[in-house]
Amino acid sequence: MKSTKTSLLTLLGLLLLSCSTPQKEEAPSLKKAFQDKFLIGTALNVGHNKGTDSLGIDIIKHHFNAIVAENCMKSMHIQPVEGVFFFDEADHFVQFGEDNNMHITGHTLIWHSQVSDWFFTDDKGEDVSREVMIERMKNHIQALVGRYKGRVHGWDVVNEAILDDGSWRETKFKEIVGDDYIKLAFQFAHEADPDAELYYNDYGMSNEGRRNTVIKMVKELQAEGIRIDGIGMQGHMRLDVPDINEFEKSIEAFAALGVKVMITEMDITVLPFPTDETAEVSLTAEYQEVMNPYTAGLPADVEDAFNKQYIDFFSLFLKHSDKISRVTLWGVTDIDTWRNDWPIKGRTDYSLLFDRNYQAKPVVQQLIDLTKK
Ligand code: 9MR
Repeated sequence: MKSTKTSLLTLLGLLLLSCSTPQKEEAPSLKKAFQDKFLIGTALNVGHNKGTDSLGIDIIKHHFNAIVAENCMKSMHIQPVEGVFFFDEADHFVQFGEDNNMHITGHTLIWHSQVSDWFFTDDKGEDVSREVMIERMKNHIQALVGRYKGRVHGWDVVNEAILDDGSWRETKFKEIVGDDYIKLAFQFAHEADPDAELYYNDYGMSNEGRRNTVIKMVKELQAEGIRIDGIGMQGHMRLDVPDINEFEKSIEAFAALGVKVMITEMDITVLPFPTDETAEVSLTAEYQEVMNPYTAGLPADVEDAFNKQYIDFFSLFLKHSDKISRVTLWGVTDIDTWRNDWPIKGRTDYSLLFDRNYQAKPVVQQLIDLTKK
């Protein structure tokens, strides 16, 4: 009897204690702060997809509600040889998104880069005919979109088909198939999963030339009854690029087409830049120490400029949150950023929202605070 009394008292004591101790507040989260505005996404790399980067995964689960495959769905990775598919990593990526109830974007079906030569040539190394090329495009798109039908919510169908001046990029797809390769890609993707959203994705979208050609392309697709749901504005930025007013003009012009606008690949490099190009992957430059100035840390004035650029652009996105459906960062921590190796290999960049120790940078809280204004 005595022991029952004691344990009842102990229980009561514990209950009282738990009521009087303030509950630990959950750490602030980007996805919660922006939940009424737009999705907040990030790109997943192999360490995330295969589960080896557990600290990175914790950040993703806490802060993001949308994911995109940084590399594992690119044609060179997923179909390096005709008919030979490596779906393993992409399967993990999609499963992760489903397990965590996230918006899943497949990236990317037709891109001139990271595509194996087999796509365009026959066994003698000669270019294939238009018919063969169309068949290969169709098979590739059907294989990917078909495999993840009903699971991947949207696809970057065509990536980077337009140049800064608004001219069409001279790719092998365009050369062999002709100008209608874009339309065919969207058609094949729609046939493979009629419920999936379909996007056009490109960098340097604040350039007037590219903006006008994107508009023309979308209008033509719409006039022909081809499904296109959204435009991805990549958002690879520098401290002083792009011009925010021009960027805003593009958001407004794209939204006026009646499609979703998405900021798809956001990062801000703080490093000196050898040219004016924003994200032309083929660009490379020699390593020089002077081009890698922040190996020991970021000076306060550069960090301020970095924060300001994120805040200015997120303020713009909030202003247009009725038009913008998603803002996706191109990676999680500064260890991951492709900027460390492009356009100069082996540098130390600081382009993302989480640092090399998996800590949220001060700007994360500042972005969260913007939503309370
Ligand atoms: O971040 C990606 C990097 O890891 C790859 O090496 C590179 C080439 O496949 O692609 C990077 O991602 C690109 C994206 O797929 C399309 N827009 C430009 C991105 C940066 O180059």
